[in-house]
Amino acid sequence: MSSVKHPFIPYNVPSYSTEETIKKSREFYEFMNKRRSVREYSDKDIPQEVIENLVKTAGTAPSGANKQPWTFCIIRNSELKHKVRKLAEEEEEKNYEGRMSERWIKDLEPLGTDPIKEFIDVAPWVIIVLKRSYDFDENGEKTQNYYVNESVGIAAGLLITAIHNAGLVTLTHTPSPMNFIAKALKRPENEKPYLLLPVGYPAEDCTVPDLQRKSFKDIAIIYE
Ligand code: IYR
Repeated sequence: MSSVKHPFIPYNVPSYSTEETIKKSREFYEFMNKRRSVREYSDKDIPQEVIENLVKTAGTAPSGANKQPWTFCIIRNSELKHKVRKLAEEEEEKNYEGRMSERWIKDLEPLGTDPIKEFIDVAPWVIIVLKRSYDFDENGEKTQNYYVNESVGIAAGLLITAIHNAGLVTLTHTPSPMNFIAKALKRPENEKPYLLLPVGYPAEDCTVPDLQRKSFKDIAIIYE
């Protein structure tokens, strides 16, 4: 196995004054702090171009050895969305009815979640993020991917950020086990569903639980 080092090219990013950097970082935090997971959607349409841009943004994530070990299945088809909803609800019923511990169910109570996943039908688009545990080279030989969970998690974070930036809403839904999705989408063996994200506008009368985020001092330790 031989590989050649990439040519290196100059890299420039805009440079801001200290004041501008402080302002930009604060404003972006304030903007992101408005993001909420939304369970009630409007069926208002979103152009495909928007969804493509969101997914392209997710694809800019760093990844182990730049293997980009992700696939995004983008569903607009109502019948397919409905099929995914029904299968997700079947698994979720089993989770809420016994597969999740009593403690877990209690922890979810403040969020008001339940096995009914209407948002999969209502939101105009559903994005399924899949992780590619391995790939194949041009000779059909298995190739290794690295830090797959970390890489795909970062891509999902960028996707969620891009969705919020576009004035849209989403929710990280993790029907478990999720393999039924790979089957319904006819994905190959090396691709495993990671997250399901409805993308849409919030319903007009949408509400979200009044949650508090941990303070800076509760999430960070500074070593000066
Ligand atoms: N996967 C289930 C249950 C669930 C679990 C956690 I942890 C949440 O933060 C929210 C829901 C569901 O999607 O309903």
